[in-house]
Amino acid sequence: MRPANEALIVIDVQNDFCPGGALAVGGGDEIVGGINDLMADFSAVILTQDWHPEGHSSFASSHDGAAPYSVTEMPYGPQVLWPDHCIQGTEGARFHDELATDPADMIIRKGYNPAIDSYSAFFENDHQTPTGLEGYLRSRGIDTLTMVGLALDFCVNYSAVDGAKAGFAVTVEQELCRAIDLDGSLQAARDGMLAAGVKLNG
Ligand code: VGL
Ligand code: ZN
Repeated sequence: MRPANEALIVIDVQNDFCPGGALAVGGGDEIVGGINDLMADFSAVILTQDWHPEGHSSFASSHDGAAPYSVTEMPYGPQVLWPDHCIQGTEGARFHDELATDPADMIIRKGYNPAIDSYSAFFENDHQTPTGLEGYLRSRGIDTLTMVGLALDFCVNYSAVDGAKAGFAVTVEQELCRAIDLDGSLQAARDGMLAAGVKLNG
């Protein structure tokens, strides 16, 4: 068992990011069993859940003529436009059926603000609006994080970098992640995580 200052953060293991889903990540379902096993080592387990309202500004369908996976400029910077995914209350937004959710102490939802996407578990994509996770972890005396889930180059990446910047010791278990890999995004994510002091295992 890991000590009480450590938490496992499981990012967005939801149907829409698994094969057959609206924004399927290749092999996204292959990591579920290993994540369940890893939960047993941690006294603190936190799940994140991408949770968008219909017509969210990160959806290509909300921008006239925009193709999915194109990039647009938002007030807070460049934003990839995604297929509609993880809409609140839908099957696609539910956790993968085999993901163990009982061990979770907390489930943090993100991306519910219609105007701002939120890849990171800590901040929305404006890098300013907090989700509350940092305060939750600190008030429990947690300073060391292991991150797994989907997608390695987007939500895991942003969460790991923000966690490291906030002063947490962050390790990403890459074998328990899968990536979207859009235009070199995986390599850029790895470089960015290493530069931020994130430890990449696997
Ligand atoms: C994610 C794209 C859009 C992720 C979420 O979980 O990595 N990617 N929304
Ligand atoms: Zn999303």
